[in-house]
Amino acid sequence: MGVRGGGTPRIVVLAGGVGGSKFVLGAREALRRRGVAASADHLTVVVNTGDDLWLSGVRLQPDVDSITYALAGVNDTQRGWGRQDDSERVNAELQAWGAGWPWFTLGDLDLGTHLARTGWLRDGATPTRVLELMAARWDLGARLLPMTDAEVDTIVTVDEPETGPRPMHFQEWWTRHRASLRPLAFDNPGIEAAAPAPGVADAIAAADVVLVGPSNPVVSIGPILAVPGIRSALRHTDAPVVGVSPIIGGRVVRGMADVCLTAIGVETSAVGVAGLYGARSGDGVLDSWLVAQEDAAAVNAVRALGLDAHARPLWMTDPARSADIVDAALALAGV
Ligand code: FO1
Repeated sequence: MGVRGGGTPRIVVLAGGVGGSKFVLGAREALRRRGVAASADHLTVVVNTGDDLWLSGVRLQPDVDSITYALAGVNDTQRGWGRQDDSERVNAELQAWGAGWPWFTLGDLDLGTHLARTGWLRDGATPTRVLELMAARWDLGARLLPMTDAEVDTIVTVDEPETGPRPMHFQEWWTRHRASLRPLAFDNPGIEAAAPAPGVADAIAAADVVLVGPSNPVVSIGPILAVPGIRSALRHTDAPVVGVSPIIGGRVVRGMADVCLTAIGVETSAVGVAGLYGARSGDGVLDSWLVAQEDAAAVNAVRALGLDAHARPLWMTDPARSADIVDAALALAGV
């Protein structure tokens, strides 16, 4: 363990949207605390693209945008998605046309992002290149990589007593139905044939530490781990892999991850999620697992899974608190 060649660690974070962005802000802050000026050279974020969708002719990448906007300081912190101080004139016009989804709001500034992205994609750029172009607008202090360049949107099969099992896009299930329809399965069609985006496997291999952020284990971290090659990159890297529990006090901090966990037969607890990811000493991906102080009683059960486990404060109330969590994870990794 330790930093190869000494100096500043190269950190790779696997992340989803809201929780992922708060955690990534903490990782950047932790590097700044160490006096690192060019944090983009040391912080790579592998972002979930399983939430992506096509709507009204534009490509949306909610998790990519949440992290980009948060690092740029232009995110709407109240809603947790979209741009701060956005307006909704175009959205009102789309609704008047009966276009798009009536329950799904596209802010005007946010639409600028989707239009730019869609134009570049239509011109032949890969999602990796598009994210590079988008990230260049701001000094983000991190290198952002989509998990894959393939389109692998999440489809939820819901149980509807009247019609029987029915597939729907994850975003419809999440935003329209607020996860109230019982999910039977989450699938990312085509993911078996997907490859990690360029740079993802190399970043994991060259990392001094890999952090699995406190994002939704099923629909954020799950799709990243399901991209063929990423799980094996995690299992083979020399870097310690440290996960941060998204559960505090036996409950999910935000979102409806508990519904997702229940659907795949995993208990909503720090132990349940640790078991889902598994230990590298077995057939899983983690070496260490940070659980919330409120879940300290779970530490022994996590250790019994073959993981190094410690209880720490895990509330990400501001970047400084998130940086404390990242510092704790780096300490566990010995970097
Ligand atoms: N979430 C909502 O609950 N309602 C919305 O109208 C909505 C619009 C939206 C537009 C762009 C975008 O990037 C995200 C948006 N989200 C919205 C958030 C998003 O659906 C989910 O919270 C995440 O995908 C889950 O991580």
